[in-house]
Amino acid sequence: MAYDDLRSYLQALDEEGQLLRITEEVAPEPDLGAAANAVSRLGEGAPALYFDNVTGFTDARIALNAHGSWSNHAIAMGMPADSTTKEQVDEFIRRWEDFPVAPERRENPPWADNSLEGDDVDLFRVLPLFRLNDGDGGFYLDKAAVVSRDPEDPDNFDKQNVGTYRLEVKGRNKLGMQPVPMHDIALHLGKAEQRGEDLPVAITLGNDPVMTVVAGTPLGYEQSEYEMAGALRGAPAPIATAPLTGLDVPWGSEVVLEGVIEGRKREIEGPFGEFTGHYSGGRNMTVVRIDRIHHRTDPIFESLYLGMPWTEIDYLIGPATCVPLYQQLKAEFPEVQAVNAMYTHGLLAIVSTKKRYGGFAKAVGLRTMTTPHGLGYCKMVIVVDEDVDPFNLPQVMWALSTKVNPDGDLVNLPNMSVLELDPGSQPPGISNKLVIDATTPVAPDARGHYSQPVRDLPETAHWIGKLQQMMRK
Ligand SMILES: [Mn+2]
Repeated sequence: MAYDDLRSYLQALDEEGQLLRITEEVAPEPDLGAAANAVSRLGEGAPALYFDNVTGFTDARIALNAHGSWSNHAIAMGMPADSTTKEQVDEFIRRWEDFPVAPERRENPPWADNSLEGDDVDLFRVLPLFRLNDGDGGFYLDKAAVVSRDPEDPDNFDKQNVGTYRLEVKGRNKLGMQPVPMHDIALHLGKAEQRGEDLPVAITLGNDPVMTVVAGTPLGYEQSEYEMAGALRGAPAPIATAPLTGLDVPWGSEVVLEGVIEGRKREIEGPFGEFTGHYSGGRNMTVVRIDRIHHRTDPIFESLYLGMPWTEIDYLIGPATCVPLYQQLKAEFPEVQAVNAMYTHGLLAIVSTKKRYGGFAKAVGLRTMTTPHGLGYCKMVIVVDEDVDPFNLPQVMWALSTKVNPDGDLVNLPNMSVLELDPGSQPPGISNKLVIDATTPVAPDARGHYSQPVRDLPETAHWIGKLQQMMRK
């Protein structure tokens, strides 16, 4: 089933025993960040957290870890809570094939019930803000979906973008925003600034769980996130028109902020504890001016903890990173079997492929690095044979340990693009990249002596079934 808003998803989590309500009074700092940090250490079935008794806030409602386990990710996708990781990735791939599904425009969005403008625009009065990690430079909105249009083609629905970018609260109507240059919003902003204009944006908070997944999925520039949300939900995405900017926003958002990225203006933003497990320092970033706030009555504030993996963000963007890479590679190389890019947002990716001829696996590794996501991530690509499951790490380690001869299997590419947040890049944003060819050489590549692999016995499949049945008794 498809959820039209965050509330119905939280209710579903509750019914599945995947929502923990913390009713005792807690401090906004450090309790909220520490609890969300802690729940990410509880393993693959961890629940979401819901707080409504926070010192200093009269009526805060805060949801954390909503996507932060394989159980929650499955429920978000409308799948049984005990679906395996592989089942979830396979189902994601299957639904992706339904793209595009046109959205459904609805009237009377619930966030239109309360609107603030002029001097009433005050983020601190609407959002129960708190810091996540003790070195963060300020309050962050880290689970928002930001909508913008191409200033040179504003009527093109497909070029309208919905993406998640970190936002630092800098004043009652002011945010700092980090648009990574590889992402679509940076293209929009670049065009606006060349025209000497501000870039209108709508920042939507507290969205249905699939919208949040899609906002973190690296689609092509002209692929509509709303049309992908429809495919992944299995139902048209409900959207509504934001009154000030005219942007298309999710119908069910808890909070919608309308304003502009101010053209040609930069200020220090950061530091912030990132998905890399390291703080980013302070950097010159864009400035957003908020001109209008809309919110549901009794809005729920949603945030996510991130830090040393695994945390909520790794579940949220895991399949959402693997599947576009798989689909983009598969379109050109049908030999590609599977992609696991779940480690640190795909800074390391594992690709399994058949080989057409010697050297082919290296070409697949290089192509991975030039996909839209690969340009900013995919610093290391491990390529394995078609009979190695990239999601089975012991098998991947077997391939690395036996199929790799460093003399001939490493392709080290100097001074490639990577996102600045990669703590190893030098200067920030520039790094060598490495393809590790952990496949079996095929002709004319005749290195090594791999002619006698040990395969599972033909009767093993029969015995697996037999033993499983005996163990159940
Ligand atoms: Mn886009």
